[in-house]
Amino acid sequence: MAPLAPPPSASPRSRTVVPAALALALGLICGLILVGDLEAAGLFVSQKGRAFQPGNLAITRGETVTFVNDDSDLLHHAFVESDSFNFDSGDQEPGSRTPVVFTERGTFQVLCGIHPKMKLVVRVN
Ligand SMILES: [Cu+2]
Repeated sequence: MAPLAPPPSASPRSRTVVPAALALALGLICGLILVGDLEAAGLFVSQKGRAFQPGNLAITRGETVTFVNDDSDLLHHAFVESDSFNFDSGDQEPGSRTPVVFTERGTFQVLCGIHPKMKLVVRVN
């Protein structure tokens, strides 16, 4: 029985297609990472692992902060109680997003009604 011939090596054309596809994929991934950074730096607050992340936020009055319950199996319940501004998210199901407009200037402590250790300070300028 004759030995099998080795497979023909990839043509020069297909060699250039693979890196191009790889570069495109990397570009997409970098874009997603950038968007992720913008969310983290901006107005999305994670509650994963029973912790607000970030734990401090400085925003401008009228801006919206979206509280994301990215815990897979826990309810959260973000709220602010103060003289000038209050909100209560109600129970936040896993996967839910709760937008809150901060309509007053000041420094507010956001707490979770279910997890007393969760704290977030929002400074509204
Ligand atoms: Cu919580």
